[in-house]
Amino acid sequence: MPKPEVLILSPNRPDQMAQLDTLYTLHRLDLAKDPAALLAEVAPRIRAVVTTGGRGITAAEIAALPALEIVATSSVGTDAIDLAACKARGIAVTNTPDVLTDDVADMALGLILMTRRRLVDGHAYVASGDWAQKGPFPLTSALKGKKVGILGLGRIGQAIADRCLPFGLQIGYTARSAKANDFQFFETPEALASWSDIFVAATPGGADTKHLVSAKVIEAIGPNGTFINIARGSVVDEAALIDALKGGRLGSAGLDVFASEPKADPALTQLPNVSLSPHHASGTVETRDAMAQLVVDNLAAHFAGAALLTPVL
Ligand code: 8YV
Repeated sequence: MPKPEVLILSPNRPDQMAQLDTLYTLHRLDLAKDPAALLAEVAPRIRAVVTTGGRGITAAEIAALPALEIVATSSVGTDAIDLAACKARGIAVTNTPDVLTDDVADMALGLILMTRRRLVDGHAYVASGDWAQKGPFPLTSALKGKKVGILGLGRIGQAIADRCLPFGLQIGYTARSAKANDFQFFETPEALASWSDIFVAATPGGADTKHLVSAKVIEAIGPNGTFINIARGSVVDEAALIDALKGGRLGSAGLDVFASEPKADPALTQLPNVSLSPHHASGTVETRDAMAQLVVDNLAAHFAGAALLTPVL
């Protein structure tokens, strides 16, 4: 029985790639000098695709793979996967929830601390000699007692809330519906933003949440407020974000995701009141290994005719 043939759009972790290589015939579109030629040769035989959150797979690519049975992504986000095209063909889709929740929530708290306590500026202040030349670093603002508004209280949003409580932060949130908790629920992102000192985007990406953090929401966070994004760049109106940060109508921003990646807009990245991270919230060895193993295990389940571990479709 020939091994199932698998198309790699974006590589997995080394150990997991080695596992895939023993189980399947792999075709590395990510490394191909002539991707069109590779696809022309192998497309009719491809039964599975491995991808990541940023790479996804387009409707055109799906249409070019007539034997495709499953798309396994090493990400919790599926916004770069054309789910409608997969659903129309009965193609299974799996992702990697839960294993990355803690790291992503940690990154949100890291960005809150980095931005509100100006840790990047403080580092530069010492390293540049400014401390000796200019005296004490300017005072910042205490976290304790501040209000954190979380946009989207799913697994990651809830983990962020859990981490905020020991810092003495008050929690508010908005979501499709109120949940059974002691946090303050707000019907709209704008109402939440008006209440918040720190506004954290923790929603999935995609068409349903595009620019959910609008110019009005950004203005509602206000000149002493902070916007934190560990979701997707598409969730915020980035042009409005830049304008509000430049005009002092938003105090600061801590960002792990951007409208354009990896070449984030310099009009944003060069501002003095932003803290930046290269879409790295799940970027630890332990978590990326766990995500990669879920890809391997989901493919194994599929080809064994067993239930998928983390199905999206
Ligand atoms: C990954 C992510 O950085 O899980 C997601 O949706 O965006 C991140 O965990 C990305 O998908 C690369 O694997």
